[in-house]
This record gives sequence, structure tokens and C-alpha cells, in this order.
Amino acid sequence: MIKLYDFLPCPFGQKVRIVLAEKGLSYELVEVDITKGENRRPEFLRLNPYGRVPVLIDEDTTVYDSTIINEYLEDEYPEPPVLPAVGSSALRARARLFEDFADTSFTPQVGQLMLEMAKPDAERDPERVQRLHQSLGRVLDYLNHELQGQQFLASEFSIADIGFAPRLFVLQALGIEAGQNRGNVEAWMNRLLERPSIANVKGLTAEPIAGV
Ligand SMILES: N[C@@H](CCC(=O)N[C@@H](CS)C(=O)NCC(=O)O)C(=O)O
Repeated sequence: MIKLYDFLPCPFGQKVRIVLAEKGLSYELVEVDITKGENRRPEFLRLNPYGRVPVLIDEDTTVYDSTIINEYLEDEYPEPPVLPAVGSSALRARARLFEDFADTSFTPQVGQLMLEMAKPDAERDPERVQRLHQSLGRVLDYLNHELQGQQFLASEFSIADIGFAPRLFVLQALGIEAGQNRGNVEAWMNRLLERPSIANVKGLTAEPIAGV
């Protein structure tokens, strides 16, 4: 049976759990509490030298990093797919580009805003909050543009949408109405929430994780 080492509030672990749910794969969840440093234990560092969750073990195969885990799951368990079909190279590239964009330019910025918003008012840096609102607003405007005439970011539902899902639905709690004046984003979010894999993913929270 597949084993997933994860910390439920981790957005990268959530990406993997959404794919596992989409593919109907059962797995044993091994919780690694990174707030208690469990990810720094030698036995965990032997699984992932970076000491980060998620890590997936399937029989003799150990894979870490959410993007690489999801590629592994797609290769090993291709049905139902979470990438456009082999041969649709341009769409596959588009899906991967969006996943990478979510991981580098959206998820961490939402994490920074979570940290800022969790501070008492007197300690919060309003300029930083404003900068983060502006940069996230630009990302959402871009997504709104890219979703024009499309149900999902890479035509069919894929890792592109999954990359954004973990942090998309906590924005409201941070004071950002993602779908306001962005009709394509609003419709996309509603479409995403229709999927049990996303609606039921555990750990969606606007509480910050130290260091993420
Ligand atoms: N690129 C990695 C990032 C994973 C990551 O940053 N995980 C965080 C929790 S959300 C972690 O384990 N942090 C602990 C640490 O870096 O010490 C992925 O996509 O899996």
C-alpha cells in the first residue's frame, strides 16, 4: 500500500492528496508534525534529505517533492489522468508551467500573507500586506485572463488547477475576494469545488505554518 508522509496543513501535501483522491488510490497517511521538528529526525531525513513533506513510498519506490510525486503517480497510475494526453505536448507544457507558477509565485506568497495576518495588529507591517495583496492580485488577474473561454487552466482539469487549489480557497479568510471582478476565476473556483478531491481535502486553513 502507498504510504504518504505529510503534514495536513501543508499545501504541497494537499496537492498530492488531491491527486491520490482523483485517482481513487488508497494510502496510509503518516503524519509528520513539522512544527515539532519531526521532519528533522534522522529516519525522516533518510527518506528526504531536504527534510520536507510530502514524501510518498510505493512498494520499493520513495519519491519526494509534490510535483515529482504527482508526475510519478501519473506515470504509474495513469487513469484517470491529471495531465493532458501524451502527444498534446503544448498542453502538457502549459499544465506544468502553471503548476510551477503556483508553487513559486502563488503558494509561498499566500503563506507570507498568512504569517503577516496572524500577527497582532500592532506588529503587522501594513506595507508588506499591501505589497502581497498587489502581487496576488496580479496573479489572479493573470489567471482570469488565461481562463478566458476555458473550463480549466490547461483545458481539462489537471495538475495546473491542482497546484493552485490549496491556497486559492484560503484567500477569502485573508481579506482577498479572488473572484470579485474576475468572472473567469469565480467560475473556475466553483468548478473546482464541485470536485470531492478538492472540496474534501484536509488541512485547508488560513493559519500560517512557520517557515512555509
Ligand atoms: N518543493 C517542495 C516543498 C515542500 C515544503 O516546502 N514542505 C514544507 C511544509 S509545507 C516543509 O516540509 N517544511 C519543513 C522544512 O522546510 O523544514 C514540494 O513541492 O513538495
